Amino acid sequence: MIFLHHYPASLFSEKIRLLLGHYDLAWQSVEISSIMPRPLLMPLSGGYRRTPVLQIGANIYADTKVISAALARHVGDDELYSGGFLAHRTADWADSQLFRVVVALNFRPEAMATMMGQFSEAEAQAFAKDRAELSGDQPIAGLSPTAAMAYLSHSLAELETTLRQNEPYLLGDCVSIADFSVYHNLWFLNQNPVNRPLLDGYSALQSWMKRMRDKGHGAMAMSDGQAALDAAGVCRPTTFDLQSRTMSPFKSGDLVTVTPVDYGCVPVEGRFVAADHQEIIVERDTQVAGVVHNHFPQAGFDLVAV
Ligand SMILES: N[C@@H](CCC(=O)N[C@@H](CS)C(=O)NCC(=O)O)C(=O)O
Repeated sequence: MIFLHHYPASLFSEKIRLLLGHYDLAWQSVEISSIMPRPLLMPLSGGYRRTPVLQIGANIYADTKVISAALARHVGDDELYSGGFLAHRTADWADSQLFRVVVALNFRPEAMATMMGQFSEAEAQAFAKDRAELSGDQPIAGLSPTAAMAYLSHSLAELETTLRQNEPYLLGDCVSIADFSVYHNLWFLNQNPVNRPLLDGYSALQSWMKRMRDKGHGAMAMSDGQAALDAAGVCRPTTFDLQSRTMSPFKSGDLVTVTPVDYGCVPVEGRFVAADHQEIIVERDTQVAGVVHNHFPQAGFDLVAV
């Protein structure tokens, strides 16, 4: 059974919700708080605190890079990465650089003001405190709204030209991970009424956004954190093609930590299971859900001995 631990406003979650729609999958939605603590998720994630987290039985996937690959593997799709290097690099660019641009724009004062009505003063302060902890007091965007605006219009013009040449998708006939990664950032911008007009006038881009949006979110059923723990508790982790996963100085059972290198740098401790050039798997014993396997991407994570 597939569980997605997420919250509606999370843009990286939108990438995965849309992928679930693209694959027409049935899934259980576990809505988590947009800030810590998340007491029912932490036993499964091992402390990993970014959103979203995907769970397939007792296999727990952190970061949309490995989540997307897990879903493609789950349905046996090899087209998601058919663009090879171009698809991967475009997705990485969108998930890092374009992400910083849209965060800088959606969190500038005039854009924030339109959203703040939803929050009480206390909620706004708790959110700011949580995000300061997430980023180690460094601004996640790291660029001014003016610089972000310039970067955005440059990027939108490039995307528009590319889509006019390559339609229906960024790399041509096949929808790829590049489309999903670019889309969720522009979806986030489009959610903010102050920033929405920035996307006006790009007709090929607008048609492509509609094409992506129309994939929907699949067959989503509401669930909760306890049901997700129970589901993990009655499964054993599935293992994957371990023989090919030899690219690591660690051997099975070594005690290791896996930590994101950029933000939300909370180490997850477990026993090394396997790693290849894309993925790291560690095993953990939990009191509430038995043994789980936690999957992380290789790129952007630090794997070290305890
Ligand atoms: N590289 C990560 C980035 C995930 C990310 O930054 N998610 C945001 C929400 S869209 C987040 O974790 N915010 C803090 C939180 O939810 O605790 C991925 O691809 O999953």
